[in-house]
Amino acid sequence: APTHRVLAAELPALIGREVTVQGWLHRRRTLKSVVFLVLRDRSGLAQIVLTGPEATAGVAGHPEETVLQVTGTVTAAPQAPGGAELTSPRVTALSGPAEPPPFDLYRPAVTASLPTILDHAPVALRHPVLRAPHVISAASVAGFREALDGLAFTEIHTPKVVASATESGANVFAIDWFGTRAYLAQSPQFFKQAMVGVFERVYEVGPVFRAEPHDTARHLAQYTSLDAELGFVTDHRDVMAVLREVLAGMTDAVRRRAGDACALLGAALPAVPERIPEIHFARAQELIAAHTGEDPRGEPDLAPAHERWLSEWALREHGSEFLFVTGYPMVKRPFYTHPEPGRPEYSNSFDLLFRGLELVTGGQRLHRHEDYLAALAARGESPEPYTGYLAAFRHGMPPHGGFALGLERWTARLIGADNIRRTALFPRDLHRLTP
Ligand code: AMO
Repeated sequence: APTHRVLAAELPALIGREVTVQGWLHRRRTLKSVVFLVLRDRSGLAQIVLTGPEATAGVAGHPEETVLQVTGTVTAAPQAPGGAELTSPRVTALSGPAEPPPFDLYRPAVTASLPTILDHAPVALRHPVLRAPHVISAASVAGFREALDGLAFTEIHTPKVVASATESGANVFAIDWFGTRAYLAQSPQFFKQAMVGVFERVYEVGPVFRAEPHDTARHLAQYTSLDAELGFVTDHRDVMAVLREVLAGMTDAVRRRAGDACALLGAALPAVPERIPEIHFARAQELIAAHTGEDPRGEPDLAPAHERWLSEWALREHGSEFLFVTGYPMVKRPFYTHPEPGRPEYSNSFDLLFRGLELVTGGQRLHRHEDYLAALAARGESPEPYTGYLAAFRHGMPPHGGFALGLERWTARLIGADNIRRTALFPRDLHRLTP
């Protein structure tokens, strides 16, 4: 008969029963005549007690990370995890490690350096503290989907190999595609806009690629982009309202689905205000000039230090860890950006700052074919590479807009990580292409 496996966390409810657990040997402690094995599975830890001849038999000597199956009797034990342990065990090794892990996975504090952790990700991420950010990411994505499904969005999947670049400021990886030059998608931007013409409201969770030449704590060469796009908007404010619901849904999902991971990391979840405060780019620069002794007016973008200052200002003035900065200058925004009516040097776009960092970019887009041709011409760009993209606009597109949220940045900010690489399973950057 197949083995009926129970999880470590279920043992306290099974006192007196004979059960089978399966997992990894997390830690072994040897006392005079007793050996304690601590087994780790996805639910937590289970203590196994070997006494008498069992304690000296071969099973007691397995190295850490051996995959074990243990059948034994669940016995109340106040000092064991959850108040229960397995006694009179029969231990079978399902597979043994070829070498010890790069550091002790059972120690509560991780002292290994980030490069060591990343070099050994398949085993290092088994450490509960190093696994926890990824549990939070997964919960966040579930919340993103739940929130947008609830608003009648359709999930889409779009190509990651494309014929032209979309995000003018960002760097693009060129690849060889059957002898033709192609690019790794920097964003699903074109496709999600085109699909507004089909579904009205769409979202996508997927990888995007940026040939980032900077080695910073907040940039990856591949990251997970949470994208949404919706039609029939009045302007970017309708997009910001959807984003507010998404942030509330993600925060709530993390609370419900990843509470233990948050507790383990001491992650404090933000309150998402009913109305997230917003400030126009021009006004933001005036504030910075008036209060910081630096004068950024005339600059087309915000410096990271100024984003941090504005975040602190929003917390002080509005009690909010989120701040919308709207109206970024058109010169710094991609060609699909909709200008601000009456002030065409500014745009109907926004960034969302969260705990000092840009977390989301979004805005209203151009929706008329002739406006795209004019925008490309004004930037000295040929419409030819965009023929496929522009086709959608030849057939009637509603006023629309959308946003993209960087998943790793979100998780890093939630847990207060010093480096975004702690929130990517296998980060890809300037120096890292393996494991
Ligand atoms: P943007 O280029 O600003 O906008 O990217 C959106 C969000 O993605 C995150 N992000 C990154 N995260 C990790 N590493 C990187 N190298 C990196 N670059 C960006 C940030 C950022 O706010 N098409 C538009 C979105 C839209 O208008 O819908 C876009 O891609 O959190």
